[in-house]
Amino acid sequence: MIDQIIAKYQEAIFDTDKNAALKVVHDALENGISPRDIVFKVVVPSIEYMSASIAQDFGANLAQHFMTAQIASQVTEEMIALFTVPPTMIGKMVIGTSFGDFHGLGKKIVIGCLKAQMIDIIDLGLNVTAERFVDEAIDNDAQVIGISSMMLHTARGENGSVKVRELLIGRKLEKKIKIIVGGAPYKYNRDLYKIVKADAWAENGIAAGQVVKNLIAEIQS
Ligand code: B12
Repeated sequence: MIDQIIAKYQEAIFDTDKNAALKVVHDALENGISPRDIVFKVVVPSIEYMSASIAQDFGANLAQHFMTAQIASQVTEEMIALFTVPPTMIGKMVIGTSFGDFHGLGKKIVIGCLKAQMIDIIDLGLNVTAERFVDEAIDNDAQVIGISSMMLHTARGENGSVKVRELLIGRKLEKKIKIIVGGAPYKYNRDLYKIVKADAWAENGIAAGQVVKNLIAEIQS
């Protein structure tokens, strides 16, 4: 039965048909599938499938990827409210685009993917200053700061990750708050994250889940 649900759900997200995807999920609930199974057996594997499809270029496109993440985020939030045992959130992250950068699509996809992987996310929006990244991380007890940059100059710029690192050092928070970066420039230079003094980077939203979990585990160890 779960295989049929997965197939129908994936068909709906390939068609970017949010209502159809939600109907599949609601029908599954009515047929006794648990909210937890919907998140972990249907939603998360479907995001992985969509990401793999894009990487292998066999038909999925950006709109589909975006819708997958949006639907995943909505379904996950709805299902979490129905969990009988409250879900253990793995940790908390603030995320935004770097100062001067108004490309928000990649960030939105990452948020959808991370929420589906039980990471509590606070979206700081676009054009976020280094000071705000750090202040919001402190105020929200976040262990991770996520910085999305789609342009080389905003990734490398003095108001981006480099400054966030400076502020963390200045406030002696380096061991408590980690920095993860992502966005197009990091795909072309895989060492760029080191140059901008981040702790890690990830190529896409799915990969980001594991990297964020590793960073949180590092802080807790
Ligand atoms: C759409 C777009 C726009 C839209 C943005 C709309 C919006 N609401 O987001 C608009 C039209 C506004 C725009 C404006 C501009 N743009 Co533009 N834009 C693009 C375009 C076509 C796509 C970017 C995008 O959304 N990608 C889709 C996402 C999904 O990308 P993705 O990389 O796959 O995302 C994944 C990963 O990167 C990763 N990820 C992303 N963020 C994060 C964060 C973390 C923490 C992690 C772990 C992972 C992660 O996960 C994502 C999901 O899996 C690119 C070209 C391209 N093909 O990339 C140019 C591009 C980025 N833009 C560019 C430029 C120059 C501009 C402008 C300066 C143009 C101008 N002269 O006005 C302005 C700048 C505006 C500003 N200050 O930000 C250049 C940048 C060049 C450079 N060397 O840096 C590009 C590369 C185009 C080009 N080839 O010249 N742009």
